[in-house]
Parts: sequence; structure tokens; C-alpha cells
Amino acid sequence: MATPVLHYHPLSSYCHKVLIALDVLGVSVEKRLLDLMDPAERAAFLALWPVGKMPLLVDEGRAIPEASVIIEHAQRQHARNGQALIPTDPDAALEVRLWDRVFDLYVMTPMQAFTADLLRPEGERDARGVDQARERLLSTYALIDGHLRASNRTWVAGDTFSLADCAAAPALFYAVTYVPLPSPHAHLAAYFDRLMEHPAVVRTIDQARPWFRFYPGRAGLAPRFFDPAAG
Ligand SMILES: N[C@@H](CCC(=O)N[C@@H](CS)C(=O)NCC(=O)O)C(=O)O
Repeated sequence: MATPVLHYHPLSSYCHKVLIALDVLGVSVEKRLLDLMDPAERAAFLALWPVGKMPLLVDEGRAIPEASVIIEHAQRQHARNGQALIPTDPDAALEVRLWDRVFDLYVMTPMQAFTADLLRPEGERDARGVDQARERLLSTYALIDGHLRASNRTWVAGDTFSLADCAAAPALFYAVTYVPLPSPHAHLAAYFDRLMEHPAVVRTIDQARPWFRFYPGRAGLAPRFFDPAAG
């Protein structure tokens, strides 16, 4: 069996989601750094996946897009270490998928709106879009904090680290660089700290560290992420 190839970029939040998952599942891939600014690389990538979004896993010649789908595929086809990020119990799996959707749609998406705005030329900035993204992030922070308070869980969808936490870690990591967690959200803040201390998350952030100087929202990134010795 050939080693699957992951097309990725070390800074990409959705690639972080998959890297965290592969680490937990003990699945090895060949990582291929993708530069979508390079026209030839972009064209070759679009031929594999016309949507043009990374990550993309190519396994035995089959292109598998979408971070959550890649993770489910990796768990089913490659995980041999007894770990699972999507539980077999259908109700527990639904809970995991729900929070995976919440983080992708209501944290990742508004977070990406901030990054996209910073990449626009000055005269083309979208102040209204950024305000809406801020409102969405704040309302989702409140939702997650309330959920964590009411459920008293270690991880967002249960007592086991899951697909939803793989989504949560990069989503929150980047979101707080634009909209910090409001101080009353103690449960969300504690969850954020647990995520940042998870070994698979630590290793994923480590691989991204040399690239942080290129991250458009780097002004909001805590010093400890540039230099772990900074505490
Ligand atoms: N729904 C996709 C979203 C992936 C996504 O937004 N990827 C970003 C990087 S984090 C991307 O490829 N951006 C490049 C572009 O839009 O040109 C997933 O879950 O994998």
C-alpha cells in the first residue's frame, strides 16, 4: 500500500485540523507543501480538486477533499493504534459531527473572513463583513462557553478527544488573534488552554512556527506561540 499524500500548507487552519487528527490516529502521510500562489501548482491542484481548497489527501490514486472527510477516511482505512476520533455509537457520533460543524461554519468561516480582509488592498476592505464576522465569533464563543459549562466536559463532544476538538483547536487558535475570548467565558478559556496543551496540537503548532511571520493576523498571536520559552 502506497503512503497517502497530503497536499497542505503549514499555516492553513484546515490543514492543522487534519494534521492533529493524523497525529492522534498514528497515520503517516507524505506531506506535500502546496503553494497556491504559484500558477503551475495551482493549475495542477485544481485538476485534482476543482474547488481548489486544501487539505487534499490522495490515497491510492483517489483524491479525498474536505478536512472532516479526510479524517473519517484516515480513521477507517489507516488507523491501527486503537484511537478513534469519530465514535462508533451513532448518537455520540452525531454529537461529534454537530460540534465539528459548529467550529467549521461558525468559528473557522468568520475567522477566515478576517484573514481575507487583511489580504485585500486597502481600498477594497470590507468593514461590514468584518463586523459581521466579529459578531458571529462572539455569539459562537458564548454558545461554546455555555455548552461547556452545562455539560462539564473535558472535550467539546464528550470525555474523549474527537474530530470536533481537531476542528476546535485551529479554529480557536486563529480566531482569538482577531477576536480575543471575552473574560467572562471561563469555560471556553479553560478549554482553549486544554486544546493548546494537547500533544498533537503542540506538534502541529510547532511545525507551523517558522511560518507565523507570514500569517496576516500575526499582530494578535500571543508571544508564547512565536516562542514557547516566552511562556
Ligand atoms: N471546507 C474545506 C475548507 C478548506 C479551506 O478553507 N482551506 C483554505 C486554507 S485553510 C484554502 O485552501 N484556501 C485557499 C484558497 O481559498 O484559495 C475543508 O473543510 O477542508
